[in-house]
Amino acid sequence: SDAERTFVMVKPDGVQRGLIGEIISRFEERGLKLVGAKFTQISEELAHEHYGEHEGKPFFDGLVEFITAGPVMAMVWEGQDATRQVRTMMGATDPAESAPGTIRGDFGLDLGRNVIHGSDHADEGANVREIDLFFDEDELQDYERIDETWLYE
Ligand code: DAT
Ligand code: MG
Repeated sequence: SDAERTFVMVKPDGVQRGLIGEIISRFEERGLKLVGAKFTQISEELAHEHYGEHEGKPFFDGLVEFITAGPVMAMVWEGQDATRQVRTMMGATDPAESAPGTIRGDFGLDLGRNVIHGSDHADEGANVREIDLFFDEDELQDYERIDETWLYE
């Protein structure tokens, strides 16, 4: 399999609403492998770096305020086509447009409170950049899950 790593974060609203476990379970059960996790608070500076592509947009200040408002659960998940698969499981950016069965479609209603972040598969290298922004190499684990021989052909 072409294993790939992607950056995922339960946003402050998801943490406050008690959704960390539910969200982790969905990725675990799908077969994705957790290789890094950090329960942390995002600084203003890190928020600006992470959301740099949106700087100057009308929603930017509100987005930074929101993402720094409380702790987040930052994670790295690994698996076949992980970046795209996580985005599919997350649903559309606006929960109002997200299909039921997706994380945003099941747990969100408002664009500015959409519960989860995942690296954009359409943005080449975003997964690697975002992992580097939040994690040092020695904070990521290399190991095999016992089900891997049955998960992949
Ligand atoms: P995604 O998080 O799906 O990658 P994005 O990168 O376009 O979406 O935007 C980053 C976040 O900014 C998004 O999760 C919610 C917020 N956001 C995006 N567009 C917005 C808008 N028009 N009004 C308010 N918030 C917005
Ligand atoms: Mg994005």
